[in-house]
Amino acid sequence: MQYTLAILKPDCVERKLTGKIIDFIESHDFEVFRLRKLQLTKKEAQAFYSMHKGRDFYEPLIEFMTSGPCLPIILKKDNAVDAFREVLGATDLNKAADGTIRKLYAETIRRNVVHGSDSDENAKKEIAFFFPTMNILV
Ligand code: FUP
Repeated sequence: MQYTLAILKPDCVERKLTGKIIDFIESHDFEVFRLRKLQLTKKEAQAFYSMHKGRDFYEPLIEFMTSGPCLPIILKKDNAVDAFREVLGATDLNKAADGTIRKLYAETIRRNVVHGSDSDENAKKEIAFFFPTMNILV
């Protein structure tokens, strides 16, 4: 079993898509292992996306991610990291495969509904970021 981190982003919450997305995730055999609802502070969003600092999309991304509540979720499944990236689809909805979350629901490259960790190493870091007491499990 492997764990990955998903975030139902502020657009997902604002558009009342959280139920549909969790249903989609569970129907693809992921276990919703832990879930929170919170609003990121600017400092937290900057830390979470620090790898993108300096990119042209960084400031609007921080603004968007702090614009309302989001739902970080630990997902559990065999090969969870790659399996979730597959159902999530490409960052840019125009490049996302048919049937993926982003193809079905994203509005723009920024308002792309859901985040998913892109490697096991990042999944561990991102899980620790949102669920500091979970370290023992990953
Ligand atoms: P992903 O791993 O698919 O979430 O994508 P990245 O880590 O590359 O980017 C993080 C977030 O930055 C994306 F979800 C949306 C935003 N972004 C843009 O707004 N424009 C871009 O050109 C690339 C990313």
